[in-house]
Amino acid sequence: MKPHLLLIEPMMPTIESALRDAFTVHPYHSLEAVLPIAPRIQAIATGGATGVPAPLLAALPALEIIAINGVGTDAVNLNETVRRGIHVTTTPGILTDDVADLAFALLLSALRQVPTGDHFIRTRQWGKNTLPLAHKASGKRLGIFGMGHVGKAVARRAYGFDMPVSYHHTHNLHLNNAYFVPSLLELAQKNDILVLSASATPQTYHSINQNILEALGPKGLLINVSRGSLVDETALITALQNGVLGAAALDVFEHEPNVPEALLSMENVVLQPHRASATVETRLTMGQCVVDNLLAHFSGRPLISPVLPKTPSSGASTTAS
Ligand code: 8YV
Repeated sequence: MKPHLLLIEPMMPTIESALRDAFTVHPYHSLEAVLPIAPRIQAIATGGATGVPAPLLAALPALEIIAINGVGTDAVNLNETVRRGIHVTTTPGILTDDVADLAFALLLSALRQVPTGDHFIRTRQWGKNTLPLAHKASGKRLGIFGMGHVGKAVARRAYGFDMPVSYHHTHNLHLNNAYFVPSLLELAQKNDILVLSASATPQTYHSINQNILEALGPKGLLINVSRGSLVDETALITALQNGVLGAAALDVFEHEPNVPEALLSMENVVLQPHRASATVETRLTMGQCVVDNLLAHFSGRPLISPVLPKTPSSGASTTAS
């Protein structure tokens, strides 16, 4: 008898097929639709941002494991999973390069106004109108909030662009290639570009507020490849509208998939639909990691990449979109 698995977020066809080989897979549509089979569900596969809604978690008495197809654990109540002895796994390391790559794609898109140039040609304006000059990227000062795997990968890329790099993190990591700044405010003041790659935690919630945006300034660029909850989106919109902040390039939003109307019409904003890890290569490896963790659990082998209960000193480092 195959264990019953609830698939909350679709995965690649080959991965879903591998899941169906080993599990009776139930695609998730709504809590109501799950209730008749809820007592049989032993496993969940889900995305990082989607996680497991609290009422759903409470409705699954036989749940043994939640396999997250991502690195963010903020959408799963880890206190509750620890209390109930439910295992949680993620896909660490696999998406680091993709997320850092997208941070740089956003950086270059925003400063060099790549989407504007593309739109200019597609709307047949080339030869009829002129485009304003864009902004130089190389040599700009880059600040990173959250120096985990993704933050470090962003720093490595920044060196190819001759960018001096500084960072703010829960503590000083004594890195050779980036200097530690003890406060987020100071990090925003000192840099032209601020990349967000910190975890979504109660401590980082709305940490990018009006003060930070003002400190980054009218020529500053905010890049978010972490979670929308880090940014006070209302303050961000006001800052962009009033010229308090120069520009923003965002892969994540506070209430996905709802993106505030105001952002859609802003020229100084570049938007992506939370897809920093969405490449064929990476999603295939992530998906295989999800499958491997689930298979390991149900065959009594050690999990490949379990989320370990937090100790008081294990501060949040980095998540990735
Ligand atoms: C994915 C993410 O987009 O890793 C995370 O936490 O949010 C992303 O990489 C997501 O997990 C897939 O839904």
